[in-house]
Amino acid sequence: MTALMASSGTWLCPTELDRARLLDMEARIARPRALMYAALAVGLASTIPWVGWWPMIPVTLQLAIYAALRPLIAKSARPEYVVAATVVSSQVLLGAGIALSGGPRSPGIALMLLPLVTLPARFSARGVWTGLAIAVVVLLGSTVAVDPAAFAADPTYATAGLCASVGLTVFAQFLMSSEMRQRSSAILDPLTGLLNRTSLEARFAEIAEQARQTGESVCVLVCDLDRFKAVNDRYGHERGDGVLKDAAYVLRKQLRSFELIYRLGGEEFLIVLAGTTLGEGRDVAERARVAMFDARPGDLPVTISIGVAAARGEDVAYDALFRAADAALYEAKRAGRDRVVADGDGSDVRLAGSTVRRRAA
Ligand code: GH3
Ligand code: MG
Ligand code: MG
Repeated sequence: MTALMASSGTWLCPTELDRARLLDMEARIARPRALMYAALAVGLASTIPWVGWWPMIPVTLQLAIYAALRPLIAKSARPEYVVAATVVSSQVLLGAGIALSGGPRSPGIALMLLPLVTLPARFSARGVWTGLAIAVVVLLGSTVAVDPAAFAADPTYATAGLCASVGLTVFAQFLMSSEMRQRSSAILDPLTGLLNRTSLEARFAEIAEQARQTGESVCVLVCDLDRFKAVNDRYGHERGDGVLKDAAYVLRKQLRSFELIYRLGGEEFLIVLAGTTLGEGRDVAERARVAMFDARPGDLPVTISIGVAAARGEDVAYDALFRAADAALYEAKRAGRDRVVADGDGSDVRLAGSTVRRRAA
């Protein structure tokens, strides 16, 4: 990685891609999570004659915490911390439930596995092992620490809970990392780490379907580095690769974590902005153009041209949008490069303010 690519990630999500995966997973597990809570509620309800109704309190509390934190996930620049807070709160509440329902003899020990199983799909390995460490501490705290005498008399439940927690987490982490390796090589561009064409079709179909239902606007940006062949010719292919990596990072940094960017091939990138109008997409493109100009990818004066197109509701179709954005890109190239052209503009839309940022030749 070049210096420019120093990540804005955190220890839970080291790269923007990890963050995108976390958010994607958050949406995907909404349904299984609801089913899990339903199963838990039915299970606990069926034990009311023996243990009473109080176990519903921590479950309800956890649901309330999740409902309160959930809106922050989409808004936060570091959504992984919000998601981690929901996991830790569930672990702590489970610990309280275990401590109150017999400590080392509590049948609730087994439930400690539930939050653990989701960790590998959401966090880095460090995040997963930290989650496991918290589970172990909570289990020890709610069993041995709460009632050492009962633990000494019969440590089997607590021990089984600890072994199952460690075993399940190790297993889930291994399965997920194998799956990720396979999937990554299929959908990620190895040079830039961006998504490749393969994943575009399926994702765009989802976005188009959503636009049909909501009537929202979808914007497509086709981006192409200017005179990139000359970089290769002059400085060599390896330096060209460095420029591509840096340029990909510059573009990625202009986007919010759930916005999608693909490397179409060569020095061409595609950005898909759901819920974005042509005007808003043009602003994003202009910011990206200026950022590229300022960043000097590969330490070279590299610029980018961007074509922008948008459609709304029923009209959102990949082929038509791509054609329109590509035609706008062609206009931008023809008009002299280092500029943004939006579909229907019919003219160069480089903002007056950024014109003064032109590099002295
Ligand atoms: P324009 O401003 O019109 O876009 O000119 P250009 O030189 O950027 O356009 P052209 O499409 O002619 O050149 C693209 C070059 O990108 C050609 C090819 O050598 C280079 N290229 C494609 N893929 C890679 C890659 O993975 N690494 C490197 N270093 N170069 C690549
Ligand atoms: Mg080019
Ligand atoms: Mg090109």
